[in-house]
Amino acid sequence: MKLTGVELRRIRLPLVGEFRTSFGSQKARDALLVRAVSPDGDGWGECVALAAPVYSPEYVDGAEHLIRHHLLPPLFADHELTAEKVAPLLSHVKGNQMAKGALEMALLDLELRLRDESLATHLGAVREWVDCGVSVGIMNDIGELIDAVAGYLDQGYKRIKLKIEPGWDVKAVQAVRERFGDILLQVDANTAYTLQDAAHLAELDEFNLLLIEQPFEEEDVRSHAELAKQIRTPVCLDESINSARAATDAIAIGACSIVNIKAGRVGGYLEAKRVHDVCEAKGVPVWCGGMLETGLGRAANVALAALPNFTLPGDTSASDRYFAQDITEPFVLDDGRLRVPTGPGLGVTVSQDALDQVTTSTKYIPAVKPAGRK
Ligand code: NPG
Repeated sequence: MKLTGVELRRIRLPLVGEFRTSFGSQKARDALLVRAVSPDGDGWGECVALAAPVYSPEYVDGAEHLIRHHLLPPLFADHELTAEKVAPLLSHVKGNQMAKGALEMALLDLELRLRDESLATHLGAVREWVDCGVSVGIMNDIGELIDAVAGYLDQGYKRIKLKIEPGWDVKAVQAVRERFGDILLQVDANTAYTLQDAAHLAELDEFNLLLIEQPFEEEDVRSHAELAKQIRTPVCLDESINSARAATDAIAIGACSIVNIKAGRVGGYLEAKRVHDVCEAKGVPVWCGGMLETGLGRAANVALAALPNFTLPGDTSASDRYFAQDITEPFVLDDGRLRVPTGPGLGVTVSQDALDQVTTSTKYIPAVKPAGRK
């Protein structure tokens, strides 16, 4: 396939509630969407980089610049482009998995639509519904936290993840465990601790958590292996795992016994499947992370979460947990689960109206520059 051009669309979707983590507070989702255009049809990708480089080194203005000036030229030059070729064609560009992943996603959507195949089928999905958890941000006080968790449990979420940071950890977990009993409960530290906090983190052991996610810096994989020897709560990695190779290495040194998979963090859904596969081969369960995606990214995440080794509920919550109005048809919780899309490609449709309402800028980059333009 030859691309005709790519549309880069920036959107700002207000969140229904502020989402506070150890790396800052989000009130809206500033996202970059990419639409790959070919003579036969188009496909959508979503870049999950945040507005600021606080979760990972990528950020959305940077991603847009990079896509435009470094990633699109080699893709435009390939007249037999496929989604599979995106990563190899871009391998000379270091890092920037989220920007690369967005382009691969758009190509996958385009290609699979033309082939009338769903992303779920393409990736090897084995289930029609996926179990859903919800990620609960840091709150002002325990009362607010209990109310938020109660609301989510009422809606049917099958697992609660609490964001933690120093000063908001053991007491928050204890309060939720005491109030709600034997629910599936886990915590996410987003790198907010150091190995010196090991004894403090061991205080979480008595609450029978499913896992503690990424307590230390992403480069500090070895300290996670040390921690895993000192606490009973299983250690799960997120930020540290930026490829299947990183997953293999982390597992080999005992740094994690569970892995959070986010396609954007590893460069796209094809590498995400490879992460799934290496974990499966080592008997390490995985679950699907979330980055406050629109219906596009959510559709792809739900397809990914339908693979066999996704045995824990993911951060694949319903659309109304995030947005009053999404840009696709909403994902609706049914008995704590979301249905895996079966239509071609991502299997969802962008509402042009809804999209236009939240668009802050649109740029169309043609593959061939119009004559006379530099
Ligand atoms: O449900 O999409 C969701 C949010 C889940 O907690 C969540 N995501 O650290 O995993 C994370 C966090 C995140 C959100 C990370 C936005 C980066 C951006």
